[in-house]
Amino acid sequence: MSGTKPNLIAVVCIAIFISITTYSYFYNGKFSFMPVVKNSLCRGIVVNDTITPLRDNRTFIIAPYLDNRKNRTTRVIAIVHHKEVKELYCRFCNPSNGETHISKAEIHVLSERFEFPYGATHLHCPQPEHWDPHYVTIQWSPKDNTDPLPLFEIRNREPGGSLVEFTVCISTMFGEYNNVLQFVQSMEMYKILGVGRVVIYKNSCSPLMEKVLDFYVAEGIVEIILWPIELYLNVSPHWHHSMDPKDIGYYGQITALNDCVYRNMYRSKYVLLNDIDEIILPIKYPDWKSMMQNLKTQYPMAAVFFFESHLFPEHVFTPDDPFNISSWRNIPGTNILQHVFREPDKNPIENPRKMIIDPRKVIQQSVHKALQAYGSNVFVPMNVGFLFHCRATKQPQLPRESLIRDIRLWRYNVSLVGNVSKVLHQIAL
Ligand SMILES: *[C@@H]1O[C@H](CO)[C@@H](O)[C@H](O)[C@H]1NC(C)=O
Ligand SMILES: *[C@@H]1O[C@H](CO)[C@@H](O)[C@H](O)[C@H]1NC(C)=O
Ligand SMILES: *[C@@H]1O[C@H](CO)[C@@H](O)[C@H](O)[C@H]1NC(C)=O
Ligand SMILES: *[C@@H]1O[C@H](CO)[C@@H](O)[C@H](O)[C@H]1NC(C)=O
Ligand SMILES: *[C@@H]1O[C@H](CO)[C@@H](O)[C@H](O)[C@H]1NC(C)=O
Ligand SMILES: CC(=O)N[C@H]1CO[C@H](CO)[C@@H](O)[C@@H]1O
Repeated sequence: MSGTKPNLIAVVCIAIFISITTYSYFYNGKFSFMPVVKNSLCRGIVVNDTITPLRDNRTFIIAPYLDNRKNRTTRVIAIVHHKEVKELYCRFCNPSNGETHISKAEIHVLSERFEFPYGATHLHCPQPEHWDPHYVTIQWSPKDNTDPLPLFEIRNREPGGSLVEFTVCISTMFGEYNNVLQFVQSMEMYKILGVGRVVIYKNSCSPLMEKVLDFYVAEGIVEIILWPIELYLNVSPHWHHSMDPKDIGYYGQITALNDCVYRNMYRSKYVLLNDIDEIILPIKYPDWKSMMQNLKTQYPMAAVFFFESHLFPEHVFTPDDPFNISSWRNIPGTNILQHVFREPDKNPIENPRKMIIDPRKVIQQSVHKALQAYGSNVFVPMNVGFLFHCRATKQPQLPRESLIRDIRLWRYNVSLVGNVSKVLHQIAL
């Protein structure tokens, strides 16, 4: 008996030692990873997380994408501290001979940072000329490094996944999101209008919402990208630093949008960049496909199609309420069919806009515009389409008489009510 104890203690000690060294070795143990031992010539750890901190804690890598639209570069979507990160290097290792190619990254912090210290960033890595890398490592010095650093797989090297007509990018679901009824209504509206895929950058949601997401993932419409940004940065739920002086605004929304554009560049003909409480409603046409076919014929060189946002305050109900549906009453969330009064245009401030883009023509994306694109902007008139936005108002003082009754959403009432009820029944809510 007494002889086995020291052995046991030794085994436990060795186990603890191994776990501590492994833990501290891999970046504070902050990310889980899939270690894939590459061939011995190019060592490294293939990282498979959405957000990977580098050891400086000032640089966070999302994903690299091959961009061969102008010069063949590896474009890395990242988040960096706009002042403290001064240089970064991209290291490519050729698996056939172990040769490394190290190039200095151009660091482009996007202009719309809204005074937060951290911002969405594109790193441009010139590629090696004579071979085609599959992975890239980002490091802080031009010196070669023999440590096995994280390897990021370069995406968009080959067209992959099924091509769909329309993808909606939802950046970012946060704050234990539980607006289940409005979520299901938006999803069913997107489906009626022609969506092929909805990509959701998920930070947090309620257990009930989790069930709903599982349903749509199983249906094949929703793709979830985990977005645990609060593990690395102090995030603000507001868009401007002056409203909440944290590290980065709106849960890193702009970074998620840029990732979504590149992720869907060759998987989707068009990408819609709007929030889950927003629906781009075609007015002149029954669906997105016929609307975009017409707009594309009119404006073949366009990269971005803007839709004016109109707010339908969720505290204002329709008096003649035909859509107070009994089976929906115990589902948490807003019933958009009950809110058909929109706020008047705010003059002289122009209405905010959201957009449908051709992802192959966009270079840098922000929330209300593309910051760089190979193509023009089109401002779609209200009678062709607009953005229905149902949420809490920012102007509660507006008198009821100033609101405009606008029931154009109701055109879809028959399919929407039927499809939403069917889904709620299938999820067994
Ligand atoms: C990384 O994640 C993707 C999607 O979740 C999966 O398809 C792929 O197999 C993963 N790769 C590794 C190396 O785990
Ligand atoms: C990075 O952050 C972790 C914890 O958040 C801390 O332990 C570590 O010292 C930091 N590293 C640097 C270089 O600041
Ligand atoms: C492409 O590369 C050339 C030569 O290196 C450079 O002059 C040019 O500015 C680059 N174009 C873009 C769009 O980066
Ligand atoms: C919907 O109908 C129920 C039952 O008639 C009523 O209690 C509830 O106030 C109605 N809700 C709205 C928003 O009108
Ligand atoms: C619901 O849609 C149908 C068919 O489009 C339409 O005839 C009906 O008027 C709509 N209901 C309301 C209340 O607008
Ligand atoms: C996805 C789905 O179920 N769509 C249905 C919505 O409702 C219309 C009209 O009832 C059906 O034709 C669709 O198939």
